[in-house]
Amino acid sequence: MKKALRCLLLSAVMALALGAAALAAETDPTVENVASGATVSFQTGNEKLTVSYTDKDLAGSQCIILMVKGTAEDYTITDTSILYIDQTAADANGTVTFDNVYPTSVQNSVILLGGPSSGPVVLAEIKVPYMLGDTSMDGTIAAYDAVLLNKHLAGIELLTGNGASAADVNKDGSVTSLDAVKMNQFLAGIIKEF
Ligand SMILES: [Ca+2]
Repeated sequence: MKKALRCLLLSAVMALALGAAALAAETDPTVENVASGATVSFQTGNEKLTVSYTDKDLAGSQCIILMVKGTAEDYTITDTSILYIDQTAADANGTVTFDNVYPTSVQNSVILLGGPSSGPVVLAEIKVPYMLGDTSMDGTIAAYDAVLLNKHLAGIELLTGNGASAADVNKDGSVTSLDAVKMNQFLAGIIKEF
């Protein structure tokens, strides 16, 4: 029993040393496929976005901005897919601006603009390189992700790159048994987010 414990500790220490080097991966969301007439930019010093769009047909109209899960080709607007919603009027030139649009940790999302007459326009896609907990990088967090985390900790199969970054669910900069504990709490529904 004591020997097993020491082995576990050793593998945790090894994983910690190996994990630290692998955690330098990019974590910030990126803005992609920005529509013509739209500007989408991160505000200086925080994670919020300023989004604006100009279409002279919108002049003076109320517009709704939506951030929903998915990609430009594959999204649905439902109670559970909507991440952000706001409403404001376009100015006399047809320019509508939203401040403080907040991208979440969802891996893929799209920013949509709804005007008075037409269907929603896709203004941009927001992509997050990885989601915390999604060590398998398949876009969902499930038991298999915990298996990969535990294999990493045991030194059986090491996570690298974004997979290793996703394993650091307590965000302390290294992959340890504390992350495995938190992952299990998430999978058991004890905690709802990392
Ligand atoms: Ca960690």
